[in-house]
Amino acid sequence: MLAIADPEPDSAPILSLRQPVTMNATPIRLDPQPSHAELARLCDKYPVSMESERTMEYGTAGFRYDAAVLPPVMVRVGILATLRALETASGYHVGVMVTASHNDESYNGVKIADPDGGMMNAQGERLAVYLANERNTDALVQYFVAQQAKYTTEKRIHSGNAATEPVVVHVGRDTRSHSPFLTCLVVKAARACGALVLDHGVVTTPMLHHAVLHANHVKFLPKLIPHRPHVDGYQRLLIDSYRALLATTDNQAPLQRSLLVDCACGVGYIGLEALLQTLDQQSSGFGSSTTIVPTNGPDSGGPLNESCGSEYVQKMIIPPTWYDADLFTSATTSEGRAIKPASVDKSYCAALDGDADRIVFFSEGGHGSDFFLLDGDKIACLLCDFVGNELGILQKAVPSISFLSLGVVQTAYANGASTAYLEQKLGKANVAIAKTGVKHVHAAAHQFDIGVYFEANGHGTIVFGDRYYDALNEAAAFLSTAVQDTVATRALRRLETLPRLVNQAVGDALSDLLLVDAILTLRRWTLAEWNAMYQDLPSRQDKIRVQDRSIIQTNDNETRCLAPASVQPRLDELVQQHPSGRCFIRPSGTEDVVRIYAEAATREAADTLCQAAARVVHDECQGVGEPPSIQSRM
Ligand code: 16G
Ligand code: MG
Repeated sequence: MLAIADPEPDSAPILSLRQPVTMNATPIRLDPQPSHAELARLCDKYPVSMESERTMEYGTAGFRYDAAVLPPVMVRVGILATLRALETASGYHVGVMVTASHNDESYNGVKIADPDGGMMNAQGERLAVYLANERNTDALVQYFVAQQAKYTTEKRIHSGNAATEPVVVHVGRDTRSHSPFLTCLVVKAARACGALVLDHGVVTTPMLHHAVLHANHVKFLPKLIPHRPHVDGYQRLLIDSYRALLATTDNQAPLQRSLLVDCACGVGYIGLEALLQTLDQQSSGFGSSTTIVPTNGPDSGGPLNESCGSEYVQKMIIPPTWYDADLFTSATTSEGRAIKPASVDKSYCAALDGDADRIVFFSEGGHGSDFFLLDGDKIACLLCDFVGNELGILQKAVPSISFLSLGVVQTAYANGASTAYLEQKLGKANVAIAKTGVKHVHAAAHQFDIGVYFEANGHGTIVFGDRYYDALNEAAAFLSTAVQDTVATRALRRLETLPRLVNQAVGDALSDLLLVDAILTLRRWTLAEWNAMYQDLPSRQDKIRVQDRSIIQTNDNETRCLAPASVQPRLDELVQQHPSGRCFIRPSGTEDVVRIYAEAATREAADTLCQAAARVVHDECQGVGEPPSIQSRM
């Protein structure tokens, strides 16, 4: 574990360096302390390295590096966030999340949430790269002062008077040991720039995005979704919607089962515990049939993301290590709810990643069956199926509502069998493949009225366009006057609940967990029944190191390698040797590796294809070390 000495001892009153075990229901308000001298001091104290040739890049999910090199970046992100908030003439809030998601404890990272709660746009990314790499403190401070003056003047013209809205930056962080200190640097710089900081403390990434979206609710939150700011609002919204969806059941006999959740030894554990407490407080007499059992928390003894969590389970296709020694000892809450029934079985499990924006499900044997994985592709199919059915019922009962397009966005990692299933179900035109990374899939999903997107690694959500809300309004008006149609009314209730339960800003493991559990409960499906929607083609992934991964270029959706030119012909040749074979390579956006994906009709063929493709990468892209073999998979 990497420990950074705290060179800002006066930071203690701002952010406790002790990891809290619970979440702040509402953020701590930290007033602006505008001072260009303090800003210059911070920039000087945490200078961008003069020696390093490296350019700090704002990658797929923000700046993500070894934590030791991040302090200068954090100071500059404080400036960036303030400028992003200043830039919006209407005084919108923005967010900063300090996390390195699925990476190991030695990494950390930071990303910005734009006013709509989504990922920062490309213009912001360019500014981020400039600020993070500017070595000259005077130039940096002058740039900030000039931009601040420009935006402030524009704002005054816009608002017609001198009193303008405060500039507000929300910050949140994960449970990494260095996150408090790194967050402290963002906070100090933002306050020195004149921003009011709302410190949410330890939160999951999607909670921070939720907080930003709901802070800017007037402009960005669809009318159907109640305004629920902060972390307590997030919890209430999710739990109310989960209960509302389950309440649409027509089957009174509750299904009793447990759902064991591997939280990657990260912040998802704290978030899930907090959600379950809200469920307890608000659900007296509520026949919730699933006992959700969070495990692998930050205090479980397991290292963050190591041999556990969604990345591990999905990439290795094996169960996680269960670190909690007392996992199978029964326990109840003070309200009497069983949180650890003695009979927790492992036939219904889920795994989150280190910042809880991804989830995969799996069954670890039980009843004589083997391990099987239900990844983001399976979740996408379940959601499309559910939404498609309910929409079909509503459209039949209310033919006057306009046609709504239901589409799905996947990435090159989507299993070929899932793509075939979705194309057959939704039509080829409604299945799109986008480049890896939330910003790409999220943007592509907006082309549909109902856009489901999921990366195979479990990051995904559903976005709903204006026409969706209009259609539901019209259907509600029609059904309130028509002869009672209980099936259509139930479909309407379900479709109205979805945008509230689903995080509209970003993929969210906790929201997806509740959504999938509610759908499975309504259908009375086991994981085996869900898994039977289609049969995955066997697939294999690998990653290898090369001297410089930036030499690898791909086409837009990463299905073909364009450079080095010698790679793709060799991959094509390999693919032809295997029935149903498919394979691609791409440089990782979060780690210093090249990723390889292969699938084929049999497990053996997928493994062989992956191994051969890894060799091609090693040969053609200046691989580091020995040529890889399938046994040496990392
Ligand atoms: C980040 C992305 C995720 C993507 C993954 C790919 C966000 C919020 N997260 O975690 O969508 O699948 O990177 O990682 O954009 P890779 O480039 O290392 O394969
Ligand atoms: Mg993540």
